[in-house]
Amino acid sequence: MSAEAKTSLFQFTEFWDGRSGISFGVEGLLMSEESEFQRVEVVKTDVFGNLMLLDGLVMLTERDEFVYHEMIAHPALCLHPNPKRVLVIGGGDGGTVREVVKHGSVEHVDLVEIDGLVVEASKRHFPTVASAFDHPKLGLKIEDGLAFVKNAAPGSYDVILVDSTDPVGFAEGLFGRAFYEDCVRALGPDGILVSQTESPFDERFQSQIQAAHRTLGTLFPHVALYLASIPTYPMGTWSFVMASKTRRPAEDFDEAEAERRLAPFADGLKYYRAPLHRAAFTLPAFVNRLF
Ligand code: AG3
Repeated sequence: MSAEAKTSLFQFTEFWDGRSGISFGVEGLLMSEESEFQRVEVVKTDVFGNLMLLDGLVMLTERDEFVYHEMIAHPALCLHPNPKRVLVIGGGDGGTVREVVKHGSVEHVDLVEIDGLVVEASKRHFPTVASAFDHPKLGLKIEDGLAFVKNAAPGSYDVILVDSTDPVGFAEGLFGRAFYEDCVRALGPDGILVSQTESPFDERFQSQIQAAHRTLGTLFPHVALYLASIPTYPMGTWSFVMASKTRRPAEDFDEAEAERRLAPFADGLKYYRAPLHRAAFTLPAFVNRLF
């Protein structure tokens, strides 16, 4: 077969704004199914490996998922004095819990995903992302995260990680005041909440990032935004908000302690490392001005 014949003519584009977006070379469609909540698709791409789409939005690719999953999990788990019980809302692909269970202090992690089809898709097409679904520390629940947190016993978690899709449709509540209030209650005395908050570059979401930040600021003493570079998400620069009851996200971070916690698995990490923690909270001027 000639080199030309192997090159697929098909492309998938997630449009970000207008007709601008990111395109992927498509080698094949591995799955396209409609759940009660959304369309779940898996595309085999030329250079990013398998790609999962929810309603046409890029959720993860095999090539760069490590950035998002390491960066949503490890900063909070390294800041909290002793994280034992962790709750992940969304994150049905399993990538976030794969990172969480690496921490020796963690005794149990509940993963609450609304859509069982996302879990299925990950198990079928993303074996390295779905690798912790059989882990003894994991409790998997296919249910609504909003209701789950509302009914959670007070103080029952040390860390809550909100690994949601974009704040449109059924995921919108995960960026709202009522949900954040329930999180405060469900968190213990040193509790930390982290939520993915889209790209600060993306004007469609800037006001939502600001609103989430403002709301959390009325509920937690310490709130800070941090960034990571995720090539396949809209605009490439991604943000997470961290809200903390006691420790300040950057200033109270103990780098030596983090090194000690990460040591057993540091060789397997590809993005997060202890010296990067504070750097991630050091915002470029245009992002800093949003708050
Ligand atoms: N959750 C956040 C993805 C948001 C991407 N948005 C977009 N492509 N418009 C990712 C799930 C990975 N566990």
